[in-house]
Amino acid sequence: MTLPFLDNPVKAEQLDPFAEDFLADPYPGHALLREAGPVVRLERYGIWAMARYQQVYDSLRDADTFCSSAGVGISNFHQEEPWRQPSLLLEADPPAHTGVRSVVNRVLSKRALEVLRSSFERKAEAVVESALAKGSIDGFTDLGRLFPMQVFPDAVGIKDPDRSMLLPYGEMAFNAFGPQNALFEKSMENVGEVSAWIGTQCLRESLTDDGLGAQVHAAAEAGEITPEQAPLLVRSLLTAGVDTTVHGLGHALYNLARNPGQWQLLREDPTLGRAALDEAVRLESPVQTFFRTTTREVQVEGTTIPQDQKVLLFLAAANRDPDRWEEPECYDIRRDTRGHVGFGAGIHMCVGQMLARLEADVLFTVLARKESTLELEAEPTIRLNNTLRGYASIPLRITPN
Ligand code: OVM
Repeated sequence: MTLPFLDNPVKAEQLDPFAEDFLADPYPGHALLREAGPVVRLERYGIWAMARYQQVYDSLRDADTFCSSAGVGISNFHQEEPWRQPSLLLEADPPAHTGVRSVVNRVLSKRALEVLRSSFERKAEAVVESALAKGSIDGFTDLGRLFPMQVFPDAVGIKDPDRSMLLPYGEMAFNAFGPQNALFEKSMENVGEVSAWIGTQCLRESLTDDGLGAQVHAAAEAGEITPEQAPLLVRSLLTAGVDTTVHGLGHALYNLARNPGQWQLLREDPTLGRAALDEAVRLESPVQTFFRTTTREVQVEGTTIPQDQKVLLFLAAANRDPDRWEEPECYDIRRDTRGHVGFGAGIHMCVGQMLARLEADVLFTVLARKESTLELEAEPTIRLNNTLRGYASIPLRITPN
């Protein structure tokens, strides 16, 4: 975002948080929004916005007032046709949400995921060894993207060896939470083909017998959910589980590389791998924003928001709110990150966070044990998306000591 000239200040109310210059550097805009007040009306879109930690956190935890069933993007499902059948998890409210969520909670619980650790470790070893052999690497393509792409589809149980449509599908879904701008249109170019491939992968017969997808289908066989719900819940795994972890791991790698002291801390104590991800998720918020929709007229710190209004929650701005965090811009893997909203909060809080943390734990433990230095060779380049913050490339140098 272009910084305001003194004689022509940009008003928070006039910001376009989905404009490419805003997305390329959202932080000045976030500061402006936080300073403008607890609630800001964004005139361009006729929506409301919250960027301070307290209001973002409180709204996420008040699903009765700030609901998800009208969509968690800018589109109001009460007025517009969604681009795909709504998610049974993300775009649902209690009571419909509750039962399906508890099934997915169980499938993605920390305990249940431990069985994946040894195969993740083998793949991390191979990925890290080939990065070390190269020396000069792209931290995005060679590590941050490669590792989740090697472990996640197999963990779900996708049998199709061609996984090339997983990332484009996530790109679509996350762009689709924003307005129908050029970023959205571009990512939607192959929506038919990509959605059809995803739809097929969600069916029981497309999945292995021992993966997370089969466990979702087993819940249908046990009568906990209906047979129609199972493939849609597998779709949730495929939508939410790829781009998010790819960018989260990328942010952690970038921040470790540009903060040698933090890389040193991780090398001295490889159990800090999870913390390296959590602090990266707080600092960089791979999912920058989500919307809620008001179910009634509500007062927020003196501002009246009418019923059925879209409210944009700036998770990323809340995660750097100086009223909540000490040195919010500083990457510190020893920080107490509890309460960050990078994974959301309340009933919709990221159900896959234990899988993301397992991926981080394994990858960073293997990396940290290699006795290597990790350095930034050049600044990363951003990949723009209406909702995601992540990279197209992170030039790194990884050298054995
Ligand atoms: C879903 C889902 C859940 C979380 C995030 C997300 C695209 C999607 O259930 O499809 O982002």
